[in-house]
Amino acid sequence: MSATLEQKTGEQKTGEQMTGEAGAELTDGFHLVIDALKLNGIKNIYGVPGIPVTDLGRLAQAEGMRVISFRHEQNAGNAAAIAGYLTKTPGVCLTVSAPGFLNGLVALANATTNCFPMILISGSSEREIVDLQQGDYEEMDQLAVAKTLCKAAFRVLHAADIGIGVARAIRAAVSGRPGGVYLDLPGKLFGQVMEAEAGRRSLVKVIDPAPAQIPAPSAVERALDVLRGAKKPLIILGKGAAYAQADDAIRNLVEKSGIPYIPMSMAKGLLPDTHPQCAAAARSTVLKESDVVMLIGARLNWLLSHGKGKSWGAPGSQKFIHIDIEPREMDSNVEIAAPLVGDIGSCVGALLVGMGSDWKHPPETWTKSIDDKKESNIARMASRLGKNSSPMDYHSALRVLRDVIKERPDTILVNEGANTLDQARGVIDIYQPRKRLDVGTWGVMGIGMGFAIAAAVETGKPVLAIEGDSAFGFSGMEVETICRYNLPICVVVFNNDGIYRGDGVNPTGGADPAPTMFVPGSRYDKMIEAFGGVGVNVTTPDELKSAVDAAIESGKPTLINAVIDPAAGSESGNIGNLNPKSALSKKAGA
Ligand code: ADP
Ligand code: TZD
Ligand code: MG
Repeated sequence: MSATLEQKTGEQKTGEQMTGEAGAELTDGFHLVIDALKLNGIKNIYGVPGIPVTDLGRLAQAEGMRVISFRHEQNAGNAAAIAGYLTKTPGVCLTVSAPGFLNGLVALANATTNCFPMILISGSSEREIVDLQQGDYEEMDQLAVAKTLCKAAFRVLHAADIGIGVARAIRAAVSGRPGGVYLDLPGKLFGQVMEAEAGRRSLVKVIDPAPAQIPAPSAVERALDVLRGAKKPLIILGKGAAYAQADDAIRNLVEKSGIPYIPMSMAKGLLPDTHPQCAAAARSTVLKESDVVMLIGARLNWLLSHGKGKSWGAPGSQKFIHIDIEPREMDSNVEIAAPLVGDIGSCVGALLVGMGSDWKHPPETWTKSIDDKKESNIARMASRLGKNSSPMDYHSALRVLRDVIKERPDTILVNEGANTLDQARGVIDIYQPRKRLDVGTWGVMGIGMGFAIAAAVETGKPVLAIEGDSAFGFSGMEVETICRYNLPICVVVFNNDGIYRGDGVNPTGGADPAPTMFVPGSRYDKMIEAFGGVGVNVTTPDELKSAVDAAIESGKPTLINAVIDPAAGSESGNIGNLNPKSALSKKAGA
């Protein structure tokens, strides 16, 4: 720390005001953090102010960054995570020590699980006191706690190391498999002063933060060999493919190969869901009957039944080609016949070159059987969508929201809940890449308002958040944030009076409601009115459509309470099979 000067405690001046004893211009920890972020193209900070980071947010705003202050750190963290996903630049969440840090940590862990690049920057207490466990204000050994829950964790003790610390955090977040990074900044660091020129020199601009990872030619050839031998090939696109922003290459690969594909939830729209090769409406058929499956940025985790079992073909009947940047993902659940390790843009590009100009499309018997299955499933869905049930069920409400997205395909859809999630995913077609953001790998509730806010801030596009009433409750207070920043977000709460259903009963006949129930007939629309937003209560598809159209047209913060039949949902939505049930009591659960 050659050029640092200890600042007198309590005095925090701005960079312009500060001069050293010999008149040299000075800077401090606050300014160095801001300068380091700005130097690396980070424009927005999502957080909650307080000791010791209040001035960091204030000064960041003064220095031209956009600082979005939330009501709870978890929502700020979710915002940062999805900002990272949408932009391939780490989203930054700023929190106070111990409790604020812990609130943000849920989002950091979720980001890591989902491979979203984000940096959680937390102020922390002084090392001398924390390490002797002497009971500092909001004392916690945050670095130790964070380490197990994110991709990398760093602490900076000297102002002269801020540039390196921020650079390491950025590179760790976006290179290889993206993920969450924790950056611990003790309170004392912010006040440390050093000469401004030395400070400027200490900053690091990260060159090529996520370097291309070129696949080995032999691995590309192996993958093409497996693909050439396929009679019933299938491509599965995951959110890694959407994140990679190799949209044209992926579209070319799908179309040149003629292979049917299914998109995982957040990969919907990478190609329009209405694309003739999209086999989403025949999902169970293609998983079971395909002989070669090429995974592009999708893991064989629970969402794909681990690549085996009754959703899949007989053991040994299917070969997998797996494109992923993380070598250890290979063989994680089943044998991978052709691992293709590298970044998706490079891998897909290499496959396209290797396919040459005379690549044969899959046999027509295969594509025709898929088309037939699609047709019958789509017809079945159409009849469900056509019903105008009163009160509304999921399908009648979703029909009009499907039309909204069709008419405004640049709208970003945020979606959480159980039935509200599963039904919306099936019904609403997405037409453009990265326009569907949802509960991801953990199926976590609470991402809604954080994702919606960052989607609006990062893209400037309209946002439609379709939320179960339970799901909404996890981040609902952020409607104030939406109003405060006047963001073009329309929240539709699917209000069925509860978790999964709104008709649970207390088997004892006692006064307490069943654990899955909420206050019946709640008016969530009133919540946003408290902050100057537009609240609308709707009970029919027509009312819902005009309320959403008005919201998107006006860009005004809007919350629509959509009354849904309490008996329309099913327990745990589409994943009831994962829900353990007591065999002993018929009364447990709905
Ligand atoms: P989904 O839930 O949509 O199936 P997952 O989150 O399970 O998707 O998988 C995403 C995968 O994408 C991860 O294994 C991750 O390593 C990979 N990935 C992310 N970015 C890239 C990239 N640029 N190139 C290659 N693989 C990537
Ligand atoms: N807590 C967290 C953080 N994540 C979770 N996934 C859950 C709890 C459990 N859970 C689900 O998996 S879905 C859900 C909960 C509480 C809410 C479902 O109710 P909803 O949707 O009102 O949001 P529907 O339309 O009533 O099914
Ligand atoms: Mg509900």
